[in-house]
Amino acid sequence: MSRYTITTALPYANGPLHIGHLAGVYVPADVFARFLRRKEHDVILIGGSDEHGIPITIRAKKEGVTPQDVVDRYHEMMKKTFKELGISYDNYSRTTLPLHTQTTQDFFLKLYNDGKFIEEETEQYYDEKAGEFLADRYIVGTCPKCGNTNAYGDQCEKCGSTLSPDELIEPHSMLSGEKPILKKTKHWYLPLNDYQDFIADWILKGHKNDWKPNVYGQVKSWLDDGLKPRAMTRDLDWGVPVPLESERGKVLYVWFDAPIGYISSTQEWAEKNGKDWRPYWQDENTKLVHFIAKDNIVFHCIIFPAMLMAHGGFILPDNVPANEFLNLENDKISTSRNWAVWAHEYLEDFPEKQDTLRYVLLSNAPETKDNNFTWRDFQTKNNSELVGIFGNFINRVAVLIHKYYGSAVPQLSNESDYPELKELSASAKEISNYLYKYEFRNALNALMNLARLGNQFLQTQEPWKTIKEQPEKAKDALFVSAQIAAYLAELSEPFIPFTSQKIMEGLNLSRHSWNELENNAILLLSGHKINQIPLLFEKIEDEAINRQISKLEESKKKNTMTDITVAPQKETISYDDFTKIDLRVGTILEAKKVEKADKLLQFKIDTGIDVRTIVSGIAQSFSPEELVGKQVTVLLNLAPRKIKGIESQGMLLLTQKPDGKFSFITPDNEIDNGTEIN
Ligand code: B3M
Ligand code: ZN
Repeated sequence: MSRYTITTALPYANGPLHIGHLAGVYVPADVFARFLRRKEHDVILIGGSDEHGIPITIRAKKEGVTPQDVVDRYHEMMKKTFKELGISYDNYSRTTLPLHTQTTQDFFLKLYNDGKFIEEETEQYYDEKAGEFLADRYIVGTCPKCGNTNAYGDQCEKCGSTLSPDELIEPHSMLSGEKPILKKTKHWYLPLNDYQDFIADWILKGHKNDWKPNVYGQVKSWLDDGLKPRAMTRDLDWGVPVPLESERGKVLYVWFDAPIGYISSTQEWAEKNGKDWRPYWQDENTKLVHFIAKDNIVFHCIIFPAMLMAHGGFILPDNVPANEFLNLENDKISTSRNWAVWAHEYLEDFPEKQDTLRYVLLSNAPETKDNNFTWRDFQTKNNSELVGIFGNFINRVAVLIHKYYGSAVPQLSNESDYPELKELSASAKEISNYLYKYEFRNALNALMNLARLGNQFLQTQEPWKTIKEQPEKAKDALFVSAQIAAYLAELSEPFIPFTSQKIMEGLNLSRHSWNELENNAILLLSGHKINQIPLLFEKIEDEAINRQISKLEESKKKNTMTDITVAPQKETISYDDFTKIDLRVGTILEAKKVEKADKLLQFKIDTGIDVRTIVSGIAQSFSPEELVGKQVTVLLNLAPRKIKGIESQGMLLLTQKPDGKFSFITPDNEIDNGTEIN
């Protein structure tokens, strides 16, 4: 029997978990781990919080706290949420753990001393005022694609474009507001290109048939583009320090340290349990499986394997069954737009309904394409499937055994008369086959088909009728139904563990291994006494669902009113700094489009001092004609800049709404041109 090391993507500890995380990664991983345990594999389920990385320092700056404060808060919150949802980690660690620092630095030094890195000096963006190098995310400017003035140096969150800092119009540092300069700095690159052939052979040939098409396809396109050296160090102060005396102020790239977090979490587990971690990472008989979402594929299929190969002595992933994304009410889940069902809020609003969420997210899992969660569908699946099919069958069997047979499973007259009994071990085998192929939706459906079979069987046998005239037939009906109920209790454990446990206790049954279930059929012998079984699922009423839907509508309303990405306050300036800025009222005398620039308008502005040309990226919000005669706020003493060959002498002040539309800052009533604004 193979040993399994199952890892789950380490969520950034910069916010709570939402249903997208759970559907994409954590619930499927837990189903797989629970199943393997029942198949009596040696298996560990490993996770932890990813506590480095830019998202955390941005959140800390926004809140005026330290990154450690942020990760301490969300690490605990996520750990608690996972526990409450039955994600059965053998260990859930964190990457600010000293053990992780040590393991990561040792890993880096092994590659460094073996000469696996390319040392290179390059130019990076630097904020002279703050005295810090800037990660791309720390550079803000106007998106060249959509005009969003809050675009980041790596991405525009409004139009989704991937950017680089030199594409931004008027890039400035999020720290000081100053324009960043380019400054030389040294970094250590992992030459991914050296592993191109091996990875192509290992994945494109070796895993052509057992890795999911979406994963295989993404790896292939990265390989087709040709792998390039990638920097594994950064000029940041939050992260695992580069363990080289000469290199103070540099840290390891978060995507170098985070996957090593799987190893350090395993080491922590081994220390806690008196085990040796090495077999789980260095023994060819171990299958390493990474559960992730699709945006992490390149890190788990190319970069981390390259690191492991560079180090030597480690196994490579046997599979990376990445899921696609889960949308919410047909819109992308977004933390910044608060468009999410937060796991901890779900648990508050629907206490004791962890299994309903697990069930719905598994049945809607975005296994091969993005999928959608709606509250109406959540209600339907709970009421018609969990209550109407699964819970209803278990409840009927228990009630009838208590009512007619004094809580004891009745005697069976003739086993061969009941083909349903053969279905039981067949179901166990069917679910097993699906789960080994990471087909969780199919596996869950096979479980539900067993519950449907139970209901059909009861419906055709009608023991409540035959009990008088054909008591033997009634006994048989309840004997067979009791076996079906026992199998549902056993086979449902990976999917809905809380419910499974309730039925096991109600049937007074102890767990069997999955292999026994695949070869057996009778779990409850005649005369076996059962206990009371509580109501397993309750109907969810419209009122509870309407509350959730209006909560989302609230979010949507708030989003259209406020800027989606509220940039953090810039660095404090002195009054003297402010007095240097010269803002005036002006009037637009002329306005026209700029040739071959679909976003630019060129203006002639009467500033009260002179008439000057100003260019502005607002052509998609206004027609030139409608602006002539409009009074505007002008930043006069901004150094002139060439935009598309036109010298722009100043700047018009505008705000930009989340939908990208611009609006002017205009005096409430007619004011002389040149009037100063203070
Ligand atoms: N924290 C990115 C993410 O949350 C990153 C995963 C690390 S897995 C080693 O999507
Ligand atoms: Zn954009």
